[in-house]
Amino acid sequence: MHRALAFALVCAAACGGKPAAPAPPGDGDPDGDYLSDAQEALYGTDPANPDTDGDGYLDGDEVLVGTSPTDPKSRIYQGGWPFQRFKNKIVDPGFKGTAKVGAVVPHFVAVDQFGQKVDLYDFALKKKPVVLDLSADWCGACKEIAAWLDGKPPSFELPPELAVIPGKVKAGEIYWVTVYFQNAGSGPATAADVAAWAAKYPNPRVAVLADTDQAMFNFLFPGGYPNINVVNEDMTFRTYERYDYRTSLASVVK
Ligand SMILES: [Ca+2]
Ligand SMILES: [Ca+2]
Ligand SMILES: [Ca+2]
Repeated sequence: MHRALAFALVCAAACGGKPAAPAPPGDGDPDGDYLSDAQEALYGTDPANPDTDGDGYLDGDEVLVGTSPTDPKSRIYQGGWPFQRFKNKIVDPGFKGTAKVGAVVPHFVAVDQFGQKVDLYDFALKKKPVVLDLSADWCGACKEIAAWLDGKPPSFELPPELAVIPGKVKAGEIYWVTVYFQNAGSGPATAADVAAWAAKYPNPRVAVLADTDQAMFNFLFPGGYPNINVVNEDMTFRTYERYDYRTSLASVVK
């Protein structure tokens, strides 16, 4: 070994002295949270932890939306729903189109059980299917689905292979969005209605969205209940079933 190199190695191990100064923060984003190390220094976030406050949202996403990346109580969605910074990649076909397999689901923004506006496209591009179920206060079958998701044995006819679905929703492997379109007075759904529904069927994984102007209801044009459709991560319909909810459910366990 070269003498100078040997000395340097020995010295590094034994000479003590000051450790090398850390590299100044730069443009890199080693933790992949969409903040450079320099920005992490600015916001007081951990450059080696993509979710500094552990609230489930990336530091960079929180900065983008305006919530605090260092306060776990300050969250993009109180319900913990996913957030998708690239949702603009989904091209909104509007509500004038026709629901069918392969078509993109319209851009739907609606208030949830926490009183927050939720963007359905935030559930996009997460490599997970999104189940959309249409529910109303007068719909007994919808209530049974909600209770089943919450762990109650199903009181309706269900093929045994679908029994894993509530567990997969609970584990976050399948997203589930309940679109609530009509309240007990057969009027349009309000924020109070979806809060009441969620209180009756509490499920931390299910976003209950108020279809206030019934735009999604009219678009989906249900023929029977439960009415369940499934969209892929790119927001195209995987299934479109006006009557046969079991085919839709089966599509998420295949
Ligand atoms: Ca970073
Ligand atoms: Ca966070
Ligand atoms: Ca936060």
